[in-house]
Amino acid sequence: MTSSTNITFHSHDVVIVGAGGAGLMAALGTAKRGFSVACISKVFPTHSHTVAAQGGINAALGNHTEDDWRWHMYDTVRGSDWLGDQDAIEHMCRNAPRAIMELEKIGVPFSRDANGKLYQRIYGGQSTHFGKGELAYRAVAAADRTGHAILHSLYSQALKHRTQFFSEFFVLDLILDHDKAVCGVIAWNMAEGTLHSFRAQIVILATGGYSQVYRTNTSSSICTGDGNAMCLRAGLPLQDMEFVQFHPTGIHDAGFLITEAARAEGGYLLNNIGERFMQRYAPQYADLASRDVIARAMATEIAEGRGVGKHNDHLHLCIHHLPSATIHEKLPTVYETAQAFAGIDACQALIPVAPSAHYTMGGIPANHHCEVKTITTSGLETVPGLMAIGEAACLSVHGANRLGCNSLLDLIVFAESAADRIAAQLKPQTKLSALPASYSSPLFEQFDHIRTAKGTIQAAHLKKEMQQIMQKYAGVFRTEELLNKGAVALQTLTTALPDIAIGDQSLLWNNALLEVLELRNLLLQSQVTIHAALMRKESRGAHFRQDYPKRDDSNWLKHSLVWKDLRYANREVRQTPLSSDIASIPLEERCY
Ligand code: FUM
Repeated sequence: MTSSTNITFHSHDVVIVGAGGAGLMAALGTAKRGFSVACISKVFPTHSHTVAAQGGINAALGNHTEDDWRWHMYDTVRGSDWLGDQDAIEHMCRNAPRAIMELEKIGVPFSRDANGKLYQRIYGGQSTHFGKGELAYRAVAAADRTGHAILHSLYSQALKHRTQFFSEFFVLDLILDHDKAVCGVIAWNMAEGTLHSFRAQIVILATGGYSQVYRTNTSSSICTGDGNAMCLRAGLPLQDMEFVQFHPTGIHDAGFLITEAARAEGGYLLNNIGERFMQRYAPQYADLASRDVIARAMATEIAEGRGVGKHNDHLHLCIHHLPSATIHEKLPTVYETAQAFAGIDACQALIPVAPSAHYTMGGIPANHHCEVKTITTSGLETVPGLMAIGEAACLSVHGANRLGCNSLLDLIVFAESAADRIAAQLKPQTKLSALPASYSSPLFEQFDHIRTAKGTIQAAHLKKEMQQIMQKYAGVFRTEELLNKGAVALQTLTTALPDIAIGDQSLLWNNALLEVLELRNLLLQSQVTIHAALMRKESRGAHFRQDYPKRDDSNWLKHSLVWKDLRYANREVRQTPLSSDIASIPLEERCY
């Protein structure tokens, strides 16, 4: 059978790939404005990875202490180590309070304080008065299940507004016309074993991050950055891929997240002599410094022999001094996760933790309207028909390091921006002409080629090797030598990919095939990540080069772009805010 037979054709104004918080918010925003919306997801929407977001969503509401969106903007720029684009950051921070009100209105059950106001907790790297005041209480939360609460409310609203869901469909690639405009996607319906072509006025990629390239990560197995890889295959670059966030408190060995909220509520890290070592590394913020700073401090403690456990390879998080009512009311997931994956009672015992890959700051380059950008011989250009939002996108609001609780905010605010832009530029319910088969048949043929592979290597084996390579050579600390070794090892794996074994060649719930398709996507992104890390000869945010330990603004205050063939370019960081309500945040030394 060739896959180009028996294809079902669909046509919608808006096709959204991904049904996490970003995808659902964009679906709701465009469906409410009268567009016909298809939301395609490889999992049932409420199983998307947003469900795992725990600690909260930032907004300068000032419910607990005085706050101002400008202070939030300052913290975000500082957190990004000045690599964030200040126009996009202004847009996110000033619209945060409105986003929270929207979520409240659609029924997100946020926690409340004793006065009935929305509860807000402190979070890493967030301050008042442009870094000069106290820590800011800025993260609105639903206990420690904030993403879960948001995702479920958004799904019900998107359904109410007649979004058409295509769940358990794996999107394979973008369809491009002869002028390189995006005009749809092709997808495999895993549950029914059928193939599909979706035509659209606009495609929005909301496909999340790719932390699965690392062995120890806090991400679910679905976080394979499928949209990023589709862009690479479509000849588009990815931006700032060297910046990968290691969350300080993944459960040792297992990776599962112990939310930063545990430290926000009073928890702290300890080494093997019972020292609260973060006070040495970040005298002002200690356990609430930004994540890159804490992850490096932890890696240093371990490297210098002050780790805990039989192999001195992790550290302890202490929360057992907190009242057990605080743990059960504000940190129920922490308690359950520690019990399930570390086998301990966190009200009595220390939690074993280590830095775990958690979030990928890099992704699909886009502006604050979420329009995807590329560089051609004529300069920076918009890719017609394509938008990117959420963790898949690099707008860039997080620059070289994201602050905790800015991720849920990013996806809500920018999904709404994408919907606004679409409403301003496109007409709802537009009849689209059918696409020539020649646009998509090479893509289906490629899929068939993979499906019918008769090699010898198991995908699970290759994936494990890739994860080990990334962990060892592109982790918290990097050097030219390590990265070069990683690049060579990844090249060997990539060369082995055509020799993959897929025992089952059917289209019906073929997990072996899914595993290979995801691995193909992960391998592309790990190569691009290592290449971008090799090229950036400085240390900034989450990218720390031991051979270039200083930030170098004269040479490296710029975004990186890498293509599938490892072509490399840079683009400027936008340091000018959108409005005159705040001045550009000038460069300074970043300390906590
Ligand atoms: O630790 C956490 O709750 C994670 C939050 C985030 O990544 O934004």
